[in-house]
Amino acid sequence: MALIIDGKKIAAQIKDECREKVAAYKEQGIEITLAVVQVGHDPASNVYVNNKKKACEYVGIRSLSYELEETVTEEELLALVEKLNNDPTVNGILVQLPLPEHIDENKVTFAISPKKDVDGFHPYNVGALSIGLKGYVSCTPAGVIQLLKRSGIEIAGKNCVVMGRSNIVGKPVSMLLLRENGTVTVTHSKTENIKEITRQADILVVAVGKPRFVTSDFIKEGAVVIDVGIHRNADNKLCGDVDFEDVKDKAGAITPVPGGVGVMTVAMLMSNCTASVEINERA
Ligand code: L34
Repeated sequence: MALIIDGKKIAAQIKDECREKVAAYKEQGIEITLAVVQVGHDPASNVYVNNKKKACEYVGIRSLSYELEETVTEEELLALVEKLNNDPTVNGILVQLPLPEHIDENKVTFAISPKKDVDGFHPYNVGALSIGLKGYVSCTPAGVIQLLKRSGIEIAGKNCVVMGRSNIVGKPVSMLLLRENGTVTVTHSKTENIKEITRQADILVVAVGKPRFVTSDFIKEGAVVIDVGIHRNADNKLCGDVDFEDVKDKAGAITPVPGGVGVMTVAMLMSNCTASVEINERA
């Protein structure tokens, strides 16, 4: 039976560290504010945004809630982002994705000032990550690295395989693993003989967006398996991209869903908001 990597415990550590830093800032008269923008009432987004607001409260970050109707125009949303960009009391801006179809997500993401982009989605921050400059690193990928590091799993020199090449997970996770001196391979929907590649992985990060896609025949005995997927079935039960029951005895370590990467996304948002005080100062 594999080590079950306890995302909740690691997320709690990170939130506690943030809470201490935020308290120290408060003593210097510095208050941190996160603007949380949600459009519509997607049930999954409701849960995620709520978890973020609760975490803010715990850590001591002020959160401003903007709940916009599904019918809001792109122009109105962009105007709100611009207002928040120009508000010196706002340190971080989060526009929860997905947005409704009539709104161009890229346009909105790119409108957020890179200095307030606590999601790390702006091309400036994505570029900074790829050339090793300081900046905001997006929360889910940063959470994957923290899960590994805080579980004592060595990345340097290891064969790391990332399944999936999305802009918000696959690509940034692979950049981060490379920064940690892993030997990184990225697989995707056009990859041939995929299992031959994934079976080489010492560390397998799965972000394919398909429920229980990865079974034990994808992995090497003893591999570390990080499951980024999250899916809800008709009875509201959650599962990941990995068939946990099938993989858990073969893996050396594995993250559960829920209680794995998802909770780390929220913790790393708190970490980015805490770091925003310094990043906001930077030219
Ligand atoms: N702008 N949009 C923006 N930033 C993000 O970082 C996100 N993401 C993804 C979706 N859209 C976004 C999130 O917040 C995914 N995501 C997210 C956040 C929290 C959780 C999962 C995904 C989470 O709290 N997961 C819990 C269970 C939640 C449940 O009951 O559904 C877990 O234990 O995995």
